[in-house]
Amino acid sequence: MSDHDVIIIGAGFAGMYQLHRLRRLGFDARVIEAGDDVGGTWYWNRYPGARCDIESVEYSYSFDPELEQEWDWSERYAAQPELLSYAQHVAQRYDLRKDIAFNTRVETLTWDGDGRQWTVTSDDGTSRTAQYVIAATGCLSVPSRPQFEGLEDFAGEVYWTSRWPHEGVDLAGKRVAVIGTGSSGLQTITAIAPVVAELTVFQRTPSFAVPAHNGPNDERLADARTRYREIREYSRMSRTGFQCHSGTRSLVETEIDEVQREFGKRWADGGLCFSSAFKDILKDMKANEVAAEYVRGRIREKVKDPQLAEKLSPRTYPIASKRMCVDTGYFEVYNQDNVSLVDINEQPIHRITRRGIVAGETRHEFDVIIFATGFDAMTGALNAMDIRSGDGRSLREKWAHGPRTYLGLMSAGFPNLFMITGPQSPSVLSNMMTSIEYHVDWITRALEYLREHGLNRMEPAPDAEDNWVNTTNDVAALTVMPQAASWYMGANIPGKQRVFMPFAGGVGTYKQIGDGVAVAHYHGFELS
Ligand code: NA7
Repeated sequence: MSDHDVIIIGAGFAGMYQLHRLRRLGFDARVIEAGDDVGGTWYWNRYPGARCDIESVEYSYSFDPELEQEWDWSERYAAQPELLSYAQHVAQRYDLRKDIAFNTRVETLTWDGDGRQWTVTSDDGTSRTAQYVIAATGCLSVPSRPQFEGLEDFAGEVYWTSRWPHEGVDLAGKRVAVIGTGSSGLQTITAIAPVVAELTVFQRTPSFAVPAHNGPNDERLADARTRYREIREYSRMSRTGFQCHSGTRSLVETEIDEVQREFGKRWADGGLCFSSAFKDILKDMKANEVAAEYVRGRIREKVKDPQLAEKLSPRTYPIASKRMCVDTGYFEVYNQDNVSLVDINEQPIHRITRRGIVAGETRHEFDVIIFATGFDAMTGALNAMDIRSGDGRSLREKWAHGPRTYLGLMSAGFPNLFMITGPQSPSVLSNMMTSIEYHVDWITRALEYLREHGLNRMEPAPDAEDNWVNTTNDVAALTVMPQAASWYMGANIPGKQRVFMPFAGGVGTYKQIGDGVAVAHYHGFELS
């Protein structure tokens, strides 16, 4: 007899909803969470300016119409404090905390084939058993901490955007360095530039960013409240998991004036829908380059110094092959006298010293260094645990040459272990909320099915998994995405196998496949 029917790892948006769904169906579920409260991504990433890049009415739960109606989103794009409050409100409203063990990090998962259960051990020395384990561990939850020689000698303050302190950081009047210009870097830089004395940005690769046009949300929220069902249905069947019209025209076959008009319209609307303007932007390098050049032109308009504008303009990878950023005045920051850019391709960081950073020939002095260097994406949190199948084989070993899953939900040889938004599902290429809810609903339905049919073991058939891995690779190969050294490819982590990890076929297509598998009595899975 197991301690629990189900152990869920993580109390972010995925783990919270999974707990709620299972409890309502009478499963005994327990969540184990490393932080001291709910919220996951929005619990840890508290850096200045942290904000969602999906609109708040879409980056929200859809499972309860009452919750949709009662929660006020104050801005078009919610900032981290509001998202964390929302998570806390949900925990309170559905009384979730009573079944969550906080301040506890899972270390090992061991499958006992005879007992048909998982043994889960944690850093507090406890060991719990469960018939099923669901990893709700997030796609961007394990910080990447690149080695910089001399960092331990630095006498000033050091912060990581992904592990920002809960309080006590005051950057006013200080000389600050930011290393990294992805989404977290851009948001931090934009937020702190007005308050710090000097800001020096160390850039390895510039980002494509589209404007958010953030602002008060009253009208959008009022509109959404009258048609939330319609919005959700659209999002679930869309490519991106949010309301975005994916263009059906080919850019290369469209008159250039019309192309510019369409881009202009999407630029004025703001947000990530920009790169969906034409169907070939992600597939044809000629089309992609036209879109990329449009964005570079906009950067040139915003940044007064042409040389600086050029440095801030991405040229080494196709647009949208790395996650695009959604900015709120990022490029304009470089027109301020107190902000400067160091291109570390020209002036490499040699070392960090007691007083600052030596890059190229220059010794920069700082009071604070902020690292916005990203995450070990998609597989990082799963591989951080020692997960062992019955024959002692570890998931880490199995995935040494890249993740292998069926539908991004399970991996062969590791029965009764589910992943929410695992590798080879749309996850990071979509509105995470849509993808999270789909996976939670799918897993919940599978567990109900097993219970109803007197079954207690489920895992992918090896050939179904092989086919899905091939499908994921084939779909990615139809796009320009694998051409970038991105975290989608694992390229930001030294030694990590380079393989395109998310499923690039779109949320709606993925849902049709997943629904079809479930309806066909979990075709491709072995149930016993
Ligand atoms: P990202 O997007 O992975 O950005 C990390 C940034 O840090 C990126 O500019 C990296 O350059 C840079 N980086 C990483 N390692 C180094 C070293 N060693 N030296 C210099 N610069 C480095 O992470 P974020 O946290 O910004 O965003 C993650 C996601 O969260 C984002 O996509 C949204 O979905 C929300 P690189 O590009 O690798 O050359």
